[in-house]
Amino acid sequence: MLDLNHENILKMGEYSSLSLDNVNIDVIKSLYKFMYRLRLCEQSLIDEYHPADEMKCPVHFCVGQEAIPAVISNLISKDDYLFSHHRSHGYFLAKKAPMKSLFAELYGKETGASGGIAGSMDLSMPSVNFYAGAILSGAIAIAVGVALSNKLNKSKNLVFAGFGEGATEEGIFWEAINYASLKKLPIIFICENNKYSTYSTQLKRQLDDNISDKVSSFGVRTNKVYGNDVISVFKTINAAIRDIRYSGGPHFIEAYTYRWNGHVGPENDDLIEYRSMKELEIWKSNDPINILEKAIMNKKIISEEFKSKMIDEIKLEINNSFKFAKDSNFPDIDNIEKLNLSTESPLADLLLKEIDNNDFDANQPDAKLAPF
Ligand SMILES: Cc1ncc(C[n+]2csc(CCOP(=O)(O)OP(=O)(O)O)c2C)c(N)n1
Ligand SMILES: [Mg+2]
Repeated sequence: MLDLNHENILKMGEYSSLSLDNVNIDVIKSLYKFMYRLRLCEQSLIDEYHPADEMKCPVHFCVGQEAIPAVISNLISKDDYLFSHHRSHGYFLAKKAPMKSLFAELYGKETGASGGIAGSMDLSMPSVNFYAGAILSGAIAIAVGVALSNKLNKSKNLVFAGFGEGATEEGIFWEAINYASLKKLPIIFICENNKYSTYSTQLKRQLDDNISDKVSSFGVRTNKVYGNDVISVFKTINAAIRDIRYSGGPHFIEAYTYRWNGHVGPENDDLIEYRSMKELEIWKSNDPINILEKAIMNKKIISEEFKSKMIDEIKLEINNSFKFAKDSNFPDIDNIEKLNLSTESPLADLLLKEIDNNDFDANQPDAKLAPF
């Protein structure tokens, strides 16, 4: 392929370069399964959203972009941290958070990942080290803070931060990149470049389609990858993780992909005519699931029987997740204090109430320089 960017990807037409060489069969099957599970999960939420109208929060679906969370799911460890932007469902499942906790959260129920008060965009589950945030690039800055803490504590845990190309238009993104580079923090930045920020194409917002070049000028190692080839994404992110483990971080991956649905909600927003239907068709013809499925059916890695058993299992999980969400109670919040969900720092929460600017002593000695 020519230099990887959105213009050249459209010129390429049908993608036929997926190679299964040197990838373990169990890994291939798990990537396939994850993408299928995420696709059916999103599709079922889309189908159920209206006319039932029981989910009240805005939802940004990730249909078409399944390959990146599938790879993260395969490579991330239990103690690693994953930070996500608003398009959070794929990342949530990638961190092995239960599907039923996602559904209950969307229904605003107390059994949801965030007790039913965060919804889709701010979905978090501290017990599995997963945090999403609606403020563009906000979670990236927090992720850098966690990577700094890990480094100071000599922890081996990595931090993953997933976001869209629109996040790179926020000042704090560049501060985060600069600081992570300066302190060689163990963090992997994964930018899903799907060309659009709501209804604006990248080239109406940025001079060029060259985010990776800009990031590498900060001394950060970068890779671009065709984000609908899950095997290429796997090889790229796997190599980056090894690199971070052996020579320190950070690393930045730009995965070119495309969202099939509207920016937000199950509704289609193509009436606004901000993107061409031809473009959408080209990307749909390069569906990340189909690209892999064709290759693994050809090589007889999976059979039709495997596929239909897998689909049955996923549908059962989805039905159980809907039932769990619908049967759960709404949170009982009769007092604003109950909204403080922090169980780890009750003392800090109490102290914060007391703190007054007058408590700060401008003459106190400087803190010792951190040893890194
Ligand atoms: C600081 C801030 N500014 C604006 C918004 C509104 N907003 C929500 S999503 C979005 C587009 C984000 O595009 P991108 O980062 O490329 O992610 P994508 O939606 O394409 O996955 C914008 C502008 C916001 N959430 N936060
Ligand atoms: Mg985008």
